[in-house]
Amino acid sequence: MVKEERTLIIIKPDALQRNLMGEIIGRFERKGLKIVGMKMIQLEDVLLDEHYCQHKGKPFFESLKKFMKSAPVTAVVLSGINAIKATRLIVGSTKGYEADAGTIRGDLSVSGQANIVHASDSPESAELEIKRFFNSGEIFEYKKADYEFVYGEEERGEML
Ligand code: FUP
Repeated sequence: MVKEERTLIIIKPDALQRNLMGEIIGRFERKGLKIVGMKMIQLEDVLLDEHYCQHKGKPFFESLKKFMKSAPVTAVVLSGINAIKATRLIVGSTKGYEADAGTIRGDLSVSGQANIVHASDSPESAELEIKRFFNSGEIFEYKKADYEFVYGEEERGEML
């Protein structure tokens, strides 16, 4: 079943400091996902408390917030068929030292905290997270020239 979705990724301060931004964005581009929004943000407590509310009170919470505030992050909205699941697979499991080779975290990180990138984990969280970081005017609709080759004819018919 064709399901065009939007998802949010956040490229974290470790990726910026380690010059991995292009590598990460490139992996999503090469997959065929469409970038429909992108901006740098200096995160602060209010947004982080909301974004990581399920981790409030855990031993790593304050340290995680400190890390996420240590440099600007880059928030990106990606669009495509089953984009939420596809993006999570490319990102890999939480801890870099356990993540599969071939994933962003598996290839580029060895840490449980400095794990390069966040990605929405469900349709509900994708919707909430996109709204948390982007105004509607910051998300763009445009036709991508390579769609004829990224998708099959039937898929394109249902998407356009
Ligand atoms: P994920 O959905 O893979 O990003 O993972 P979680 O929502 O479980 O965790 C969010 C972030 O908390 C991780 F990206 C890094 C941080 N974290 C730690 O620093 N230590 C831990 O033991 C678990 C998570």
